[in-house]
Amino acid sequence: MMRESTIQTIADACLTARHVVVVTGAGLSAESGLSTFRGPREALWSRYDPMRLATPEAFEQDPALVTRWYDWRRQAGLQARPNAGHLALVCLERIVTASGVGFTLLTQNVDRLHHRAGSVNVYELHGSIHEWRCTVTGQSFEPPPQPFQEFPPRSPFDPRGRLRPAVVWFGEPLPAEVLRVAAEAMESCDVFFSIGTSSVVYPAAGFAEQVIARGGLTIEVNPNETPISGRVNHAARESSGSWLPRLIAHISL
Ligand code: BJW
Repeated sequence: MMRESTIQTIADACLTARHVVVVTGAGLSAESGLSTFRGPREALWSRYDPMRLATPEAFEQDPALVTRWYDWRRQAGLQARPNAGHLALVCLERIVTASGVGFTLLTQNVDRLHHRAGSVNVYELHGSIHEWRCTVTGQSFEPPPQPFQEFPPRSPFDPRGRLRPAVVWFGEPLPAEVLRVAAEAMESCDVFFSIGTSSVVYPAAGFAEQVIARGGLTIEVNPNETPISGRVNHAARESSGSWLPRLIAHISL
C-alpha cells in the first residue's frame, strides 16, 4: 500500500500543477461491476475472442454476433453505477480547477460512467457504447434503453442501413477532435495519472511516455503490473476505488 507521505506529495503536486491529465481504462469501472478486457478474472475477452468482436472485419463477417455482444454490454452499462473511483475523479477536477489548475480526463471507456458521475472535462477516446451509427448514412443517435429486438438492428435513417455501436475498433481512427485535445493535453501536462488501464492499446498506451519525456510527474493506479509500471514516478498497486479517495482526503486536508 502506498505510503501516506507519498500520497501527500502527489496531492501537493496536483494543487501546484499547470495541467493535471488523467487517462482511465476498464479497471476503473471494474468496481461498478463491468468486466475488463484483459486481466486474470472475469475479463470480457477471456470468454470471447476479441478479434471476432472488436474489429470492423468481425462486424462485416458476423454483424449479429457483434451487435448482440455490444447490446449486452450496453445493458450492463445502463444498470451500472459510478463507483468511488469515478466520484473521487469528480472531486479532483473540482478541487484543482478551483485552484486555477487545468484538468483533462481522457477515458478509453465507452460506458459513460465518468459523465454520469459528474466529471465535466472528459473526452472519450474510444467512443461510446450508448451511441449507435448507421452503416449507410453515418448518422448516429442514442437508442432508447430497451434491448434491441433484432441483430444487427435496423437503421432508422436508411432502409438499407444497419446500426453499429459508435465505438472505435482496432484499426479505426480515434475521433479527430478528441485526438487534438489529447495532443494538447500531453503538451501542457505536468501531472499525469494512468488509472485502471493495461497500457497496451495505442495511442493511449503512449501518453505516459510523452509526459515522462517532458519531465512531468507520472502516477499509475493499478493492482497489477503493466508495461509502464517501471517507467512512472509512483505506482500504486491498489484498486482505483480505494486509492483515489485516499488522494482526495490528502488534497482536502
Ligand atoms: C484495475 C482494477 C481496479 C482491474 N482498479 N485497476 C502503436 C504501436 C502498436 C500498435 C498500434 C500503435 N498504434 C496503433 C496501433 C494499433 C492498435 C493497437 O493499439 N494495438 C495494440 C493492441 C498493439 N490501435 C488501434 O488500432 C487504434 N486505432 C488507431 O491507432 O488508428 C490509427 C488510424 C489512423 C488513421 C486511419 C486508420 C487508423 C484503435 C484502438 C481501439 C481500441 N478499441 C477497444 C474496443 C473499444 C470498444 C469496446 O469497448 O468494445 O478499446 S479494444 C479495448 O482495449 C477497449 C479498451 O478501451 C482498450 C484498452 O483496454 P483497457 O481499458 O486498458 O482495459 P484492460 O482490460 O486491458 O485493462 C484493465 C486494467 O485494469 C488491467 O491492467 C487491470 O489490472 C486493471 N484493474 N481492476 C484499478 N479495481
